[in-house]
Amino acid sequence: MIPMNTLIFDVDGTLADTERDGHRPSFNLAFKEFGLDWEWDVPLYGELLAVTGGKERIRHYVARHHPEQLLDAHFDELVVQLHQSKTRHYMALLEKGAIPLRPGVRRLLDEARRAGLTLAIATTTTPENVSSLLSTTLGPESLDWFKVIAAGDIVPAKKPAPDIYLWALEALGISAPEALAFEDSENGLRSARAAGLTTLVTINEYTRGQDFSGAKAVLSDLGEPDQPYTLHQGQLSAAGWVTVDLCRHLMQQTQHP
Ligand code: XBP
Ligand code: MG
Repeated sequence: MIPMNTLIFDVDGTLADTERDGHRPSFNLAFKEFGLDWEWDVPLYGELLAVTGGKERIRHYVARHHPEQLLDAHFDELVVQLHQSKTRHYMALLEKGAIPLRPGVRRLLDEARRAGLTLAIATTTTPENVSSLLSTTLGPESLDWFKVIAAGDIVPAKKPAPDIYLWALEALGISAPEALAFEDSENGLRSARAAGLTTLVTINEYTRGQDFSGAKAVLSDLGEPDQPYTLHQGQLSAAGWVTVDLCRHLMQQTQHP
């Protein structure tokens, strides 16, 4: 048995609650900038999150709500431009420090580094978004903490396809049993599981009702000693905080059921 040596993190919803107050308003600012009266409110955005990837999400919305736009010869170009504008607005929001890390994230990253574990990222989001989030929350040096950052259009098929996790595993030079994945959504969980990864889910407002069968555990968040997680699913203590030892314990459960 090869022991676990790597933690692979999703970004949006997992490291930080970026969707409702980060990506969503940034899409809306981009629509406004282009003179479009499209407005993604909180419930609508929850529905649109079924499709991962910002450009893919815009296309999905247009197909449902403004299908006439699909006939425009410049539609593909518009999507790319809207998404570039959205990325600029999102990064400006991050620069303002608008989006903090979720409970326990910094603590677990620090502990994992002290324990000599490898850290990696596997996300659907645009690479610049990852760099901005990491440097505004953990400092610019934190980009070097991650051996591999797999992000965005690096693979054509986004989550729930396993491609981004398979790409990350290949770049890390490890096999799936050597890593534990952290996700917040059903699409993310399906992606990680299809790549063969044991997966811990921390839910958020948008994902709490989703189907997490196949997750090793489902928690409210990673928890802190003074702000323990709540257990939603799995064989773990009902409250606590996720440590490297707990991650190892989850992996052992997987290998010796
Ligand atoms: C994240 C996404 C992304 C972000 C927006 O999914 O679906 O689309 O919402 O990012 P996951 P971009 O957390 O499962 O990786 O606009 O940069 O695509
Ligand atoms: Mg996510």
